[in-house]
Amino acid sequence: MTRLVMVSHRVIDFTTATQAGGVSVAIHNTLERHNGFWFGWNGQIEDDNLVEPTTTSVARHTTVTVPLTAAEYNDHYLGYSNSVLWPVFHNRLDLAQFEAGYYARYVSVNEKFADHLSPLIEPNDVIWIHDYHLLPMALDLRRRGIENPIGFFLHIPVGPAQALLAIPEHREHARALSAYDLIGVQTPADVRNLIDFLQQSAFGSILPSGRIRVFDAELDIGCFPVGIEPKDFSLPGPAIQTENSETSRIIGIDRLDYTKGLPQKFRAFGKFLEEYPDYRRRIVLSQFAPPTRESVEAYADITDELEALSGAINGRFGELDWVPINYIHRPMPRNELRDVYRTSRIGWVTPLLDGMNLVAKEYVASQDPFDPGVLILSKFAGAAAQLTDAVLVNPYDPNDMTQGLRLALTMPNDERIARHAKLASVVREFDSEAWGSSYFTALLHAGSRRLGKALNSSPETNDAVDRLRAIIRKSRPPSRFTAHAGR
Ligand code: ADQ
Repeated sequence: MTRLVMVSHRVIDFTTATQAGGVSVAIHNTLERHNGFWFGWNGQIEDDNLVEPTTTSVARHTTVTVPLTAAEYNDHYLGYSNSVLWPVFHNRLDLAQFEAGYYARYVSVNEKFADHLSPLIEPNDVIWIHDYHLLPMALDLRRRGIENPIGFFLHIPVGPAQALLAIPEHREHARALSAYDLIGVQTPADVRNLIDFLQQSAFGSILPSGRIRVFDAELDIGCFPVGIEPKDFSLPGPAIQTENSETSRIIGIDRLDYTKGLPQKFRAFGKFLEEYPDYRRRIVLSQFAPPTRESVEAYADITDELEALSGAINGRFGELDWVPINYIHRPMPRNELRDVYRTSRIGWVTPLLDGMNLVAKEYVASQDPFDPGVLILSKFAGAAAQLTDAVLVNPYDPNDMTQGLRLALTMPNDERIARHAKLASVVREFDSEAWGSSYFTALLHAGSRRLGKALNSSPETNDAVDRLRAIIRKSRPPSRFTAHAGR
């Protein structure tokens, strides 16, 4: 039987976790439908580097995890992954820190993962590696004799080739990517940027078949927009009334990260209160933003900036009985997300660049279809390529941000209903099942091509691919590189 082996930097136990990021939510949802296991870091720091992996049964799948040492956590995770690759792929070269020693540790942690994982691989397994922490994993597994199909999915955006070429080890990354059978990204723009990078970094070329040749390998590159589990967010019945129905809540749910456009959001909110005094006391911005990666300098800077901005806006406009910005440093518990989305008049999502952004889709799925709230979405989130009926804004433009807010606050009910119906249908069609199944099937096909033999795929996954292809045909002009769904 074919097993799906998911590999990501961090493994989350959803039976106990109260908080989870976008990547782990997507992996967990897919593993609920496929036989297989999830391999990665258990979140523990241990000095002993010889610890054997721990296997645990979680809900409907198994996890196999290893700890990291303090040096590995520092140089691989905080260092190369989050102070080099994360900023560069988000086109923030100004924040990248190319420190000596980071790359060597990045390579050695990938080798450590491959050492632990390769003995667990069986002949029929399909291996799916996630995200920028693990770019070299396929090469490391191949060096250990693994011939199985191996795919990679990048959850973050692919910045312009010129930014990626500034990474000193960019040729090593191009070589690492050439070891995969399939590379999946979120949007057609990411596909274009990635091909551009491979052409410039490693003389990659596009073959008449649509496959990409890099070094001496051929691989598939395609766009697979990640989705959510809409049923986890939808609720029958009308929206629950908030305690004070005179005040409309605008909700922001983010990790505290400089890519999420939070200072731009706070500044736009202050400008709005300045320009439209009638709205004072009538709206509240509730922004959840738990700090992450606090020991990275750029994250400390954004924390200070947001404290100062919210303090200044609250000090300037606040009253004894009204605080305009409710800035909360804790994560919102997952079991409360749906109700908070549903009782918020506006979902305000403003990243400067984002792979997809699942919060936008969760907000849409949580709304009462007969009295829905309005999604304001940055045009630089991957989700904007699909959620074109949101109020799309440019987070760099303060005027566009305040006008977007005004449009959302004054939108008549029939327009809210019409926009929401279109958004909800996209969220339902491109759900997490469509994402996982279409990628899995495309990977089987890509692997079959390399191995020269057919690999098994179930009727369910083929159905999901057909469904996805039909949606893509309807929603976009045909292009060789958009939504390559295998076969
Ligand atoms: P993230 O950068 O983690 O993911 P996102 O897509 O928004 O961003 O996913 C966030 C997830 O974490 C959502 O399920 C959300 O509910 C939850 N979350 C975020 N902030 C929270 C908070 N304050 N409290 C509680 N829960 C919170 C990466 C990429 C994204 C891509 C995903 C999935 O950066 O662009 O969409 O992977 O591919």
